[in-house]
Amino acid sequence: MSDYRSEIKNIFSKFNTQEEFEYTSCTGTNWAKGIPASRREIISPVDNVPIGKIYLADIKSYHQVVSKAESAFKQWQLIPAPKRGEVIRQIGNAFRENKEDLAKIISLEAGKILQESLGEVQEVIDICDFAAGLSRQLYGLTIQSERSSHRMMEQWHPLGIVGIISAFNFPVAVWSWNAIIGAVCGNVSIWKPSEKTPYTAIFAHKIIEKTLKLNNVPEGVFNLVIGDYTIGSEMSNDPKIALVSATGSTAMGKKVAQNVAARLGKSLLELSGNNAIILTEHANLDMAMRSVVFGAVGTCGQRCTSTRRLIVHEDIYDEVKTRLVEVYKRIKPNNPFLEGTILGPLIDKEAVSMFNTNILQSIQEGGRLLVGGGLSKELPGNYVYAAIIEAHNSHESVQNETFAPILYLLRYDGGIENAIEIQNGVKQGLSSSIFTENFKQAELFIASTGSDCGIANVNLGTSGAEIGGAFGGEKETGGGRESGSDAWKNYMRRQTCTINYGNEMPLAQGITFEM
Ligand code: UN1
Repeated sequence: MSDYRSEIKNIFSKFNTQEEFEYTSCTGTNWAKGIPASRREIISPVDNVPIGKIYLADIKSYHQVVSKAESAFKQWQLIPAPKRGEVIRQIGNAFRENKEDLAKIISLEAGKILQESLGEVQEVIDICDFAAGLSRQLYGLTIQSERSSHRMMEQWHPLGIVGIISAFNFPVAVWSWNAIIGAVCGNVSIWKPSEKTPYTAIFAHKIIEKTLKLNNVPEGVFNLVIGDYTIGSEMSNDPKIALVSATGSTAMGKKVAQNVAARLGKSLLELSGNNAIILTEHANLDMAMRSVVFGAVGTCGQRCTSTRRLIVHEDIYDEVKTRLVEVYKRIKPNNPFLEGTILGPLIDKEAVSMFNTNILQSIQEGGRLLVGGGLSKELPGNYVYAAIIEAHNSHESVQNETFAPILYLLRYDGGIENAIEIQNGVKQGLSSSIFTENFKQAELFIASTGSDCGIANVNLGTSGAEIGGAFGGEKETGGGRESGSDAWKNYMRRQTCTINYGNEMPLAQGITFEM
């Protein structure tokens, strides 16, 4: 067994951080203490042993952070974007230097296998590189005016404070999508991490501290508030938060959206997925198997992009089923720090009970459990056996997202349109994919009548998107787009400017208005 607990101890002392962490918020480099009454124990899903105790912020300390953020915004927006980009470039390097340490904290706290935790920190580094380049590319359009001696253009200004509510499953990457891109745009951010993964957030802040000091970044550009749902709810109701970016369940997202809409604020939502891979009769099955298993088993099925449904053509159904069951029989859940582990633990006991309930419900609805299910008796954490269930798309258990390694095997017959109908026949619309060597099937899948998801892949799985594309989905996934492409526009307000450099006062639409 790897000596992960002593490695983690070394990381805590390297960053001069106590396991009992008394601070509830951080404005840049200044940490504010909480009160012991708010203490909460954080248990590692790896071994069900506490990591330490954290203190939760109250509403008053949240508002103190907001006022620091407000004054920081006044200064930060005046710094030229490429100079802000330079700070972000250095922040990226700080994450590069501390990649292994932060990854180990993620694995201990979120239970991800070390390879995936390293991948998550890499995602932060990539976002920093992307954002540094972006800082010189926050382009607006110039538009031809219908009036002579007039110039029209669009420019983009920062919004102000971006509130970030992030989930346990990507405890730092999703923060970086919002905070880092938001920062090059000239915004400041307040991060409320998941209560299940506060240490990842604490260490992320510790990692950037030196760079913030070195560059005299105003206190309050990057802020952290460790708190429960009351902080998230205060944020969504707070008119001082220009944009609330929330990642989590559809139920949570609906509350946030309604609160933010009631004050006509902006929200950016990345909510539940119910992602499917279609295997047509023309699929390369060797390629598909790897993607299906990574998509369904990776992060213990707890990615928004995890593969929940496999829609298989009847001609290859039996072969796919046999091959997958064989592979699943060999997958044993194990400690995420051990090399070779591909299935780590679920985040907590509640997740285990949801995993069990979902399987039971599926069986009651007519589903057939082919392999897996149940809790490992050999290991002390929340280790379950990844399951495959033969089911029908109309089953409630299939329709509702469960964050767990359960793969529903669904059969289709006839043409590709039948598979697409099943694929689209859920409330969520995040990620989707098809495996086919037939270009017509591939094109139909990504045509406007094809997949209705925000992400549609051909011959690769549903999870593991690159940062360069816009990330997000439709329907109950919430409609938001984060990360790459032009998602930066969500963090800025558009201003249309018309400048008259002539001596006449012509009106648009040819209106005469003589006085
Ligand atoms: C999430 O699960 O909220 O595409 C984000 C992926 C990752 C991000 C997932 N790059 O699977």
